[in-house]
Amino acid sequence: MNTENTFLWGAAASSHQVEGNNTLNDWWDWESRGKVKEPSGIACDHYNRFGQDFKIAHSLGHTAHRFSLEWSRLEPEEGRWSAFEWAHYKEVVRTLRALKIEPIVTLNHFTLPLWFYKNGGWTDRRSILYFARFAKKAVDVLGEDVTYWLTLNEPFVYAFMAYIKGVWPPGESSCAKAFMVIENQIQAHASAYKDMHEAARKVSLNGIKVGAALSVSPFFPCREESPGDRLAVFLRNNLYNHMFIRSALNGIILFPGFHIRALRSRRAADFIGLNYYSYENIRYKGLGGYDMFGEPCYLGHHEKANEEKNSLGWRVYPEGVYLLLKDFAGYGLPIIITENGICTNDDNQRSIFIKDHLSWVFKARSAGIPAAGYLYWSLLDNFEWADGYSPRFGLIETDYTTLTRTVRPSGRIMADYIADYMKAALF
Ligand code: IFM
Repeated sequence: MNTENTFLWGAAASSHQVEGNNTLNDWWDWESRGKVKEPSGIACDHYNRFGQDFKIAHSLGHTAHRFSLEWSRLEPEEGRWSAFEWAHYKEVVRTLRALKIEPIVTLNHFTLPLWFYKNGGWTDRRSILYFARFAKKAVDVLGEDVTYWLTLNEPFVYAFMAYIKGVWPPGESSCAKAFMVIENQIQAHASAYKDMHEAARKVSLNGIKVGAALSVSPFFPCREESPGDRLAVFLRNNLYNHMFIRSALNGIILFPGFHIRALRSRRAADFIGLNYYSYENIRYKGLGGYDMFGEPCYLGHHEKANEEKNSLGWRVYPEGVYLLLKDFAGYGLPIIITENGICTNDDNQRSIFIKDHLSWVFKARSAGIPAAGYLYWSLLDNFEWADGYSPRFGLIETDYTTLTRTVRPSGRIMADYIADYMKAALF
């Protein structure tokens, strides 16, 4: 096989969305206070059934699987590691390896240990040290079996949902706090990057690759001819899509308003993870504070009549993945699509979604853009945060009463694309 062309194929998931019974994190607490449609409960019981789930992924030809460590299991109290839970994730990683599936490990996918949350979560400066310590420990324990690491999942989505929209814990509505969270997360990423690579020198022969999974969207002006809309699009693209990676690579955070912060390391990414779902039309809102990033409008320049949507109303726009890959290629790093998927009750719509997005990913590859993998979100139907269990994203259907797994036709269709790719890569 031509390894230069090796492309990672698989699916992604996160601990709280599939494992079940994550009783020591902020989400469990939030759920028990009645803040969601339905609580996560036992979820897909993936904590106990991961072996069965990975065998299915293997049967579908997956060569990579992205999952997250549940920090609240591993460090249930500040500074106390659970040897039992570290052994659990060691087994998870080794099970993947035995099936020749590359583990891609996210250190933090939204959920926080309760002690961390009670100490102020990501608004507190200590979060940087806590996170870097956790990241180093993860490499000490799992580094010999894990090459690909993602420090954080979707930092801007987290800050927005938890600190601006207030629909995720801690349910606040403060722009100032949201910016503190972003700053601390970028600092934590840069610190973790440095400490993880140092730790890896002791445990891993070939080194590790560290990145972050960024939620990205193409933005378009609501009115093509409006300079204000175009300015808002420019500023929003800079903030949401590029600020994290640009800061990590430059070693400084340059906040809007010229507020500058130095980081503990620079060049702090070995690859870029992009999570892509949809696009947004943006309209000018003013120049003061957060207004400068504009606001979404729904009848924009880009909107087509009867646009296709997923079951949560997000617009389907396959070409967007190509535009984003092109935009991020400028950083000169390999790019993995760490999430792309659709929630729908029409599996045929999912099959078409996958085919269309993959064709744009491969168009980008043919144009020389270093797209290095595609991970569908998600392997299984799972707990979709504030929206509960009704959105169905899985290649595999989960029956939440019996916990039976059933592969959907779209899962098999994606398996066919993988098999075709593998055959072609052999020659
Ligand atoms: O389920 C989420 C995931 O946790 C983060 N990215 C988007 C997915 C779909 O909303």
